[in-house]
Amino acid sequence: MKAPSRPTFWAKGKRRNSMAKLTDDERAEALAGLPDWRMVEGRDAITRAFRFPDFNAAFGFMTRIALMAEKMDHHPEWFNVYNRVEITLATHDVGGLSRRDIELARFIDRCAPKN
Ligand code: HBI
Repeated sequence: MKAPSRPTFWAKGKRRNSMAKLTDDERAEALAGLPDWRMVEGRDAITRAFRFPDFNAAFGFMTRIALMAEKMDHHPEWFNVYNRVEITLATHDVGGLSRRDIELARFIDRCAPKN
C-alpha cells in the first residue's frame, strides 16, 4: 500500500518534497531568515545554543520541540545540561539540510526565549 504523501509545511499550493536536500540558493535564502543559527563546521547542518533561567524552563522548551518533532516525524540532535540546550538540525535520510530542518528551526525560534 502506497504510504500517504507527507504534509508540506511551507509550500502553499505547491507539492514540494520536504526531504530533498536544499540547493545552495535555497540554503542561503533559508539561513538569511535564521540569523541565530549557524552552520556546523564540516557538516551540512545548522546549530543554535540556548540558555534558560533553570532546568525546568529548559526542559519545558525541549518538551515543546519534542512534540513538534514527533508531529513532523523530524527529530533534532540535541544536548542539555541544567539550563543550557544545544540543538543541531540536519536530515539524516538525505545527509544534509532539507526544508524540514528549516521548518523545525523556525518553530524552535518561536519557542525560544526572547533575550
Ligand atoms: N529526523 N533529523 C531527522 N532526519 C531524518 O532523516 C529523519 C528524522 N526523523 C524520522 C525519520 N527521518 C524517519 O522518516 C525515518 O527515516 C527514520
